[in-house]
Amino acid sequence: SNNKILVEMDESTGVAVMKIKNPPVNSLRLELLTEFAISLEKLEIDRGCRGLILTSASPKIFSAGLDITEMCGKSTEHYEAFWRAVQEMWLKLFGSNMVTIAAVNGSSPAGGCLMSMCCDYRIMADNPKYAIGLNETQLGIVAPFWFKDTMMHIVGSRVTEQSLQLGQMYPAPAALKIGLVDQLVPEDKVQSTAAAVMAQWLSVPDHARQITKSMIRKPIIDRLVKQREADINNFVSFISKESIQKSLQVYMDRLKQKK
Ligand code: CO8
Repeated sequence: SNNKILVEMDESTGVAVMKIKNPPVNSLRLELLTEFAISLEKLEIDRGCRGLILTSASPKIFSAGLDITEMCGKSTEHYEAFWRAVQEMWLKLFGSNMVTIAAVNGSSPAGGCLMSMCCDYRIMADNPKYAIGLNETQLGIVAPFWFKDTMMHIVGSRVTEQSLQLGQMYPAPAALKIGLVDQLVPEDKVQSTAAAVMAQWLSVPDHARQITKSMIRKPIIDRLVKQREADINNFVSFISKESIQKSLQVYMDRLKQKK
């Protein structure tokens, strides 16, 4: 099959670099999410792999988030499978035992922001043209509770409430200011900085770091695990509404017209 998830493993450092490659905008389709989960699982069980750097193979765009066409005019079965795959991506990445660093080398709306927020540390290209955030309300849709939980985990509830209500996208400097990303570096230094930060995180003994990570993240993960099916049903009934389908269509048309 056509690989959309490129993985390069450095045996000497125990660090894997995973690049999302789905031009033009790295939108997250069902097929890609499935490949992502399989690739991540392989690294997770590889005892030689201790760290993961997640980035994009497309310059200027980390990920445009969930592929909107996956949520438009499809069957109930498709929506179910799609949402289960989105959940799986989150469960695996947020719950990873590896050190995970997002090298955010471009724009990162919605699902792209979620992916990077799942990591332990975020490095973003210092370019105000690149923005990151959960913009769901701008599309007339609602970020589910576990998207909200993930953002609260990083920037706290006050900033999360405001950001989610407004569907706010933060240009890189503003994202740093609110702590949505941890560090800004020149565009050509994103990968090397990620490697340097990784080395620092890997200097901590794995078991102690992993137990600590799990202590903090497990309650957040358990909330979704406990109501996974209800969350799927919720998504399917929400996205199947005629008014929501209309909103998504209007948004997609606006994206295309922008040119
Ligand atoms: N899905 C599908 N197609 C997309 C998406 C997307 N998310 N984003 C862009 N595209 C398409 C565009 O329509 C365009 O198509 P075409 O070439 O046929 O006209 C093509 O990709 C290129 O897009 P642009 O010309 O806009 O490329 P730019 O480089 O100018 O900009 C951006 C790139 C910044 C990524 C811009 O495309 C953008 O802002 N995209 C929209 C991103 C967005 O709003 N994503 C939200 C997705 S929703 C989500 O992730 C979470 C949903 C949670 C579910 C809630 C429960 C109900």
